[in-house]
Amino acid sequence: MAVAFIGLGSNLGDKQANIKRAIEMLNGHEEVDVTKISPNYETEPVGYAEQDNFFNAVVAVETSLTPLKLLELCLNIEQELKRVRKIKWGPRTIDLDILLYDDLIIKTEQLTVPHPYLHERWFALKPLNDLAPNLIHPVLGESVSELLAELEQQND
Ligand code: GSY
Repeated sequence: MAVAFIGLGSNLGDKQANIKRAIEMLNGHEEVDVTKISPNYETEPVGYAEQDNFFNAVVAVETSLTPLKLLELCLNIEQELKRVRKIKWGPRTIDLDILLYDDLIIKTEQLTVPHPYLHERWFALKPLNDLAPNLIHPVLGESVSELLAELEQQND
């Protein structure tokens, strides 16, 4: 079994309900067990600023799905929850991003793991830190808590 961390974000409709439903859908897959769920954080939009605040969370999953099959599942859940994506980096019903998958480093056209912006995004690092502060980022060689502390210092 692999352990993966998935970031969830919503800023359209009933945001917290969207996150809850997406987690239920992940857990509903026979090859995925959601083992940890972070609190939801209300966060200001990064990127396109003229949009509503997000709610963000991270879950840990144990899975026998390959990274690409897990990505497919995430995309299917986004589709099913009717993600509207008219503006790049704009509002979305739900977004699911694979942040980490074991200590694998993957760079393909479809998928980059660790998520390329993980270390720059408080909305992903903060809830990930609640679940796995000592986890080492396989590319940067620093723990999640160190990356979060550095990011918070930069933003002071
Ligand atoms: O990459 C996830 C989508 N997204 C978010 C998000 O989830 N939260 C916040 N705060 N800003 C965001 N900008 C984008 S794009």
